[in-house]
Amino acid sequence: MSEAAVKSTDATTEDEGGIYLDQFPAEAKVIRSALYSSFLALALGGLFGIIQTLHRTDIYRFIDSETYYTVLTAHGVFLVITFTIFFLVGVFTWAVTTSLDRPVEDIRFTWLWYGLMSLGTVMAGGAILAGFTDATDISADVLFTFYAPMQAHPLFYAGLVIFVVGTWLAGADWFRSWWNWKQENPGERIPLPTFMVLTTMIMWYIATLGVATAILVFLLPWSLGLIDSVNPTLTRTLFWFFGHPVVYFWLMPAYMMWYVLLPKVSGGKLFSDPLARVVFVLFLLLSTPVGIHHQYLDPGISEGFKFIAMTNTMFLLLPSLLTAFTVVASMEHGARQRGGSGRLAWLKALPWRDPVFAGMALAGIMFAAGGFSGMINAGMNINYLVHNTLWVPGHFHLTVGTAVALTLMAATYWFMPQLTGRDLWNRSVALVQVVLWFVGMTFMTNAMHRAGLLGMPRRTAEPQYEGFEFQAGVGSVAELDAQIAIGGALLAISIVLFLTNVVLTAVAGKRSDLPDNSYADTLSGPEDSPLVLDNLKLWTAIALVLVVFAYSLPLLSIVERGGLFGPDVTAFPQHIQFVASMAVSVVGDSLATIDPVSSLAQFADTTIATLTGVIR
Ligand code: HEM
Ligand SMILES: [Cu+2]
Repeated sequence: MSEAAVKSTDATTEDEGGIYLDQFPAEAKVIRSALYSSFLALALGGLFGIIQTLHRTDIYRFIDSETYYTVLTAHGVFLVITFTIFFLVGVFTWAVTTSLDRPVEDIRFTWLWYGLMSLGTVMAGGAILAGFTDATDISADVLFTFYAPMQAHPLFYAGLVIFVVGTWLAGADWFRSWWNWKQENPGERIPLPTFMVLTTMIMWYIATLGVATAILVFLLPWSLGLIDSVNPTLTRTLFWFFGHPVVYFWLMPAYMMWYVLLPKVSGGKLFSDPLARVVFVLFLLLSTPVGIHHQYLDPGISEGFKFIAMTNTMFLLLPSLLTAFTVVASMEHGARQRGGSGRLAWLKALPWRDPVFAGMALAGIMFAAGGFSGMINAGMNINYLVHNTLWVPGHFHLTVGTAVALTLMAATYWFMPQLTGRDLWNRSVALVQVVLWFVGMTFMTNAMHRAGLLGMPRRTAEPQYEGFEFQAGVGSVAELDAQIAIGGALLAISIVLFLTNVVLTAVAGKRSDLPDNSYADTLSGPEDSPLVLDNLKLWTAIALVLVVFAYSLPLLSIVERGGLFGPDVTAFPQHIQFVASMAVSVVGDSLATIDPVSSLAQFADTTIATLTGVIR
């Protein structure tokens, strides 16, 4: 054990029950750094968010439309990779150390993974931002989904790999803590927060295998020029193998806060510890085998596999509904402890003026709405209607953009005092901030969903299509644009208020009596849950088997059709081959004597020339 770790052990035993900073000073420092990194990403992401909102609604434009993709890539990557995941590693470190009541095994190792994650971010983020200047030829305008055939500078892919390796080591850190704790506490149940961290990380290890393969075997060598081509369907499928579970990676810290903090700030206890464990196990098992539901419109994957992905997706509703039930029941318990009564009147007894509570509760409400639009996305047939329209950003600004982001901001109001030893700079500003986020997102996402239903595309600087009118059944397109812009502006203000509060708390917060670092008790504790729930090996094995079932056949058929490294140049799109073979059968011998490849190209040229002639 390192010197720093020994020091923090002493701190724990001396003042049990203090704030986190007193219990684990060394860890508090890493967590603070992780949260500040996260907030920096939020600041940048938010800035790009408002720029692109005003641009695409044509309200205020100061960038070239060609730059839009750079802005959008920066917005997506900084928010859904950097902001969320840096926060997660901070909160998970808090959860493991607090619930196992032990410091990390070696604080140098903890700084190492934080350092790797930061280095990865600087590389990938730098590659994206370099796209704003012509001074270098570095750019990475590939969006956060970085699909081939769009190609980024190798720095971007290498940065992502280093970032992910950092998260792997973070997981190793937490597993190591748990393992050592287990040796010293044989037969004890894994404390709930640690259980949540471990199951989430097992899911993450499995999921990142897909993206690591996509990058290391295909995209990075391709962008380095080591291989000529990739199979886009294959890399897309590997991306979504990771791309669906990553949404749970964003959600899990929020879920954790809803389970372990929200009941406490409501004044009550968590309704059921066993149910919370079941939920996390279900996410581990069910979140990976469903990624193909993002590919309903991809050619090259048969309908049957898509259908199986759809049915599996519907099972995922179960843990989310269980969460909704458990969390609301816990809040109700809290409200009744505070004197609330009646069927619904207890809602009034909740501490709505506490920004920690209000933020999380509002986030939960938005998540319910996001769940509904998610069910629509999941349906194979209605997905066709909304696919690649503004509906989709509407959906995920409710889920990751609010359920996750707003919960993390609300939790920050609890964490900042714990980590700095200073009281929040201003509680009223915090309350206004969370409400503004809720209102802003209501405007923006409602209008985005509606615009999507009119067919308005996502990911474009110019959705207005000169000379083309979208038909609005209710309202008008101008009204939708205005709502999106107003919503976006409120969000931007909300971010400014949030950051102001964080900075001023850190530098000017009063040092006062702060609540002890602790989390919610349970009404029904771990002793009520079957032992098998803690059997992580079993759940990992089942999760892997499900992955093999869900992915082996689709992947095989994709590789069989398109080749591991993609179709080579002779494999033209099918229709050209078809036209060529028709031509051969009509013109016959005269072409047959010529070499087939050049004749095919020649024929394609003449056909295209004739066709364009006809159209003109
Ligand atoms: C100031 C707050 C925000 C504003 C004004 C904003 C606005 C927008 C808009 C208008 C789009 C659609 C752009 C297009 O498709 O052309 C978008 C996309 C997106 N937003 Fe936000 N957003 C904000 C906050 C967030 C947050 C907090 C997150 C996640 C934590 C987020 C994640 C994303 C993602 C992943 C995309 C899609 C990027 C892509 O298609 O590659 N946004 N945002
Ligand atoms: Cu998904």
